[in-house]
Amino acid sequence: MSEVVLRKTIGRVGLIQINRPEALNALNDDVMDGIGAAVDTYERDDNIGCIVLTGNERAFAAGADVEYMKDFDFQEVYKGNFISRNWEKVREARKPVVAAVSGYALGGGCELAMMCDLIFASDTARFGQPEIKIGTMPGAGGTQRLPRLVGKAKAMDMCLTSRMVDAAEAERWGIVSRVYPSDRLLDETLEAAKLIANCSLPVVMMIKESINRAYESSLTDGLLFERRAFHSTFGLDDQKEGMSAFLSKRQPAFKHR
Ligand code: CO8
Repeated sequence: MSEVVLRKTIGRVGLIQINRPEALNALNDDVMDGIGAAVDTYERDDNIGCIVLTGNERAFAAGADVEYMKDFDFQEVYKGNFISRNWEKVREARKPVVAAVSGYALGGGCELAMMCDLIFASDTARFGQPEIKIGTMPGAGGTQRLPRLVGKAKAMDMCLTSRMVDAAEAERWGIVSRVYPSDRLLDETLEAAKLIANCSLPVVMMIKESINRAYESSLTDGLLFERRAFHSTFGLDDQKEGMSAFLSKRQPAFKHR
């Protein structure tokens, strides 16, 4: 049996690829355990500064695996804590995770992409929350992250009518930050990830943490959090190196401390 999640290290970037092409990368426990293990490995590795999560040309992931879920009953999903146990490792990562999305990102696939810090899409990408059509609903953040990204009206439209959004709309609506032709998507994503990974890792992590506060705190609390994080960068060797390098007109050599 082929591995359902592939990993590759490219310089300071850790790549994770979902690999169930026969099922449009539908997500099950094996896939999510594989993604979780890869995220854990990259999180522990001081030589990794950014993570990229991708699928294949036809699908990032067409949702949770319907075949796998169809006979679950309430007891099983509630007591077994379905999804909560291992499906949100990406959200818990402290290093940035960039999703490179081609083709379908539906249901849990769309939710998985939205757990990432950035989404780059190819012009073939399609985002949607079609769970309603199969008698269930988004369960991994679709009803919570979508309204924050696109507003109530569009979130309602996507979740209640199963409307699929193409890459151009997704960019206009703020779901994705960049769109590329599909043959350039991975290279461009890796290039951006490399840029991030070569910056000071503690600074990168503080920026990610601060932006995420914007969703979870009042403006006053968020601004205070940001200010304290900013102050703490002055305790880093990398701040001294970054500012000296700028003034000496040379490239900084960050040591990630
Ligand atoms: N689960 C299992 N198998 C799937 C899934 C899926 N979600 N999506 C596609 N497949 C399989 C098909 O069954 C088919 O298999 P086979 O060749 O053996 O018949 C193969 O992939 C190719 O698919 P299609 O033949 O259907 O390809 P089409 O190009 O005709 O259609 C679509 C592509 C439109 C993407 C279509 O496959 C589709 O509608 N898929 C289902 C989409 C869906 O409903 N997704 C939501 C699932 S529910 C969910 O995600 C709940 C989220 C809970 C939280 C998750 C946390 C991360």
